[in-house]
Amino acid sequence: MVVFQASLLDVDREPAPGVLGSTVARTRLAHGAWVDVRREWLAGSDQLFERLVTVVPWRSERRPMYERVVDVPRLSCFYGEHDALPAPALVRVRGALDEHYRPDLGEPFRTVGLCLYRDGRDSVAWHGDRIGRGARADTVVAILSLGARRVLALRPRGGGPSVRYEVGHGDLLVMGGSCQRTWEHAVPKTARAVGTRVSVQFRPRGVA
Ligand SMILES: O=C(O)CCC(=O)C(=O)O
Repeated sequence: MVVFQASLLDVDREPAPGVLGSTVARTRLAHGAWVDVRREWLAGSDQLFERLVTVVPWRSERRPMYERVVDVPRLSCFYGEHDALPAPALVRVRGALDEHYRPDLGEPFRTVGLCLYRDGRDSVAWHGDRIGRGARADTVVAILSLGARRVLALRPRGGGPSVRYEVGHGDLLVMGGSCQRTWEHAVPKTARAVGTRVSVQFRPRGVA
């Protein structure tokens, strides 16, 4: 069941990314990793959220983790670089990300991963995006969050205290530098009564 309280004023508004530039707050983590946060980046998030929940062919997912393949308690859908995206707004969002992150990334974002967390029981365990180039080289993974507010936590791969970001409707969180190699991230389960969240991840070619 999809539960989300739309912000009444926003429901008819076309999705449009805001400015990035100096509105992005960068936190430098240990080992050459960094995290950028830009709150309420996407105006018209209600419309995009509703469209993605409705039109994306969501599937349950299995994922390699700790040398095994496990069920991931969330739904997902992957769009490769030649696939048509399920909403024109995602093309605009990717264009804005390309423009801002070109100096950090040096190449465009190519793929779009979508995940749907139906409620607080859905989650993703600690992992880095280390299938492919993220295992060897610095990269950038940008996440647009829609719907229910959830925690996205990061911890150093070798152990140490975690940092937690609450990501909400229209927020942008970007992991860069060595983050996929030297840190892990997770969306933990929560006992709080939370509604549906959609995560939209933009990655360059060869990072998964
Ligand atoms: O839900 C999120 O925003 C995180 C997604 C994620 O970590 C992944 O799919 O690799």
